[in-house]
Amino acid sequence: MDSATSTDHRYLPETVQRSVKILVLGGFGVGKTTLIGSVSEIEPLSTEEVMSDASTGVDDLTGVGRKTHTTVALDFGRITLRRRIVLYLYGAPGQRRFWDLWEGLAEGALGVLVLVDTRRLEGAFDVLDQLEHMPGLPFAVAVNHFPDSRAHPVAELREALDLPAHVPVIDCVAPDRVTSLAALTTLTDHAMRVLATREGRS
Ligand SMILES: Nc1nc2c(ncn2[C@@H]2O[C@H](COP(=O)(O)OP(=O)(O)O)[C@@H](O)[C@H]2O)c(=O)[nH]1
Ligand SMILES: [Mg+2]
Repeated sequence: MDSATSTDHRYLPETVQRSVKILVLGGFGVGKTTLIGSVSEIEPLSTEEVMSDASTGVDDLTGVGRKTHTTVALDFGRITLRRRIVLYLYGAPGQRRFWDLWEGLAEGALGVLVLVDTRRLEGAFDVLDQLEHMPGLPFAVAVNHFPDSRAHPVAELREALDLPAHVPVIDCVAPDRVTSLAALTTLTDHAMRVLATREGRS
């Protein structure tokens, strides 16, 4: 092909003014790979490895069913918002033993989308605990709904996760592009507002 067409997503649209890095963090099986795959305009990259005995008893399999792969490293995707902002999406496992990995990744990141599965809320605590120690990094919580998820009122969830009032909580269904995109848009807008406020103060 001689030139980039509007449907050739290898190339960024000329309207893009800014590119930012976004982390997608969450416990095992919460839907990180699925969410990045459903929104990415490039072929998402995913490093997965067949779950080994090493993770038996470490990764909580309750409610995950027949899942036989666990993410050991990263997902990567790209999505352009409103033709102006490019998000580079990095998915990483939230468990404590991966903190070093995503602390490095978080450098220069605009914000973090914390994916939560209400059937296994414990998975979110590790991520939220660590984010408390990274106060400069804005985040939003996206509740990924599985068919057998119970509906939780947002207020209840906020309390259970001890979330400050300014942290956005968004519902999504990771395989659904529209809701996943909405979650990322909410996070991006929130993080940019936080950034603008900070810059306005300094
Ligand atoms: N029905 C349904 N299945 C989902 C949803 N999100 C993820 N899954 C499935 O749950 C499993 C774990 O998702 P995955 O993206 O691999 O989780 P990860 O470990 O966080 O990357 C996969 O089999 C997905 O297809 C969802 O919102 N609804
Ligand atoms: Mg994964």
